[in-house]
Amino acid sequence: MHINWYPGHMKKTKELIQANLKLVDVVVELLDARIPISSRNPQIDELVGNKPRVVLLNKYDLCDQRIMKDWILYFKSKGIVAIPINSITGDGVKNLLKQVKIETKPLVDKMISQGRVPRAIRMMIVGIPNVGKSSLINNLVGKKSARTGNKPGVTKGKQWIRVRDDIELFDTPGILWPKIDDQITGLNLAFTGAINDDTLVIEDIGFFLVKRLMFTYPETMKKRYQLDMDFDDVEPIEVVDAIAAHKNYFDRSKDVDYNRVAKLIINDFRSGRLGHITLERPEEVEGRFNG
Ligand SMILES: Nc1nc2c(ncn2[C@@H]2O[C@H](COP(=O)(O)OP(=O)(O)OP(=O)(O)O)[C@@H](O)[C@H]2O)c(=O)[nH]1
Ligand SMILES: [Mg+2]
Repeated sequence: MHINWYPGHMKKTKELIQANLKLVDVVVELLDARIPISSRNPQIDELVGNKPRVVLLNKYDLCDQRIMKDWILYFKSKGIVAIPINSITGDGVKNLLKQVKIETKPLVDKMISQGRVPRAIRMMIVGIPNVGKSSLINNLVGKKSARTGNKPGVTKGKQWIRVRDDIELFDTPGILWPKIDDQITGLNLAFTGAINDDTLVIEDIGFFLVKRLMFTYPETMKKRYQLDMDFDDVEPIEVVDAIAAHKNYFDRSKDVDYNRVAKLIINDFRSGRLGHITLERPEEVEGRFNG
């Protein structure tokens, strides 16, 4: 299976983000805590340059908390502070704002030493589609946000939303396109919903998710779908069939309804009904990380 995505958009988006980044003091890079590397745009380092940056592991409520700790240590080893966050509940937002202040303290100190009254710190949120950018903006600014029709860099004066007395947010997040250069990355993005389902063959995605989870989270799978089988002895398709049997997902000619099984497993994973799951571990992706 081949997932190819976002041709052509990349250059234009990169230029737009680059132009907007000139205006900000600190970049908030939103990653999906379940796939911190697949959800990362490799160009981000080049784009952000030496600007202060905070990495957020969003949707941490859905991820495997033990692996999340490994990821925090991993980013720390790269000199990056990574903060777990839930953009919907706002859990972790305080830590984000605290870190923004820490990262931008040198800038504020510089303004003071030049005899200027420090202006508010300006931040911008960037991340791949569906990672939670809008949710985070809404959480940060609540009802204050009035963003409709604002073109970044055009409607000056409207593009900053005050988050706190000393922090402003660029009202339009930067959409980064993930780089899909291997099947694992493509699948990870499909599983988590970063790629529009309409462009995917959902039965295939469901099959590959079962295949992945039966090796990485076997007990979770067995428990959720009441599967009494040894995964070492069976093929993924047999697991899919067993889930179908458990749910009684057959069509009129008594064939397995693969579309329905696929949707079930994908929705169970995305909603967290399958439990806390992380699809990438730091030790697996060393070669894929270029930051
Ligand atoms: N469980 C959980 N769901 C989240 C979290 N943050 C966002 N979501 C969900 O993820 C989906 C995408 O969130 P958005 O805020 O629309 O993401 P976005 O980055 O703005 O997406 P685009 O505008 O398409 O690029 C929505 O269904 C949100 O409810 C989180 O921390 N936890
Ligand atoms: Mg959005």
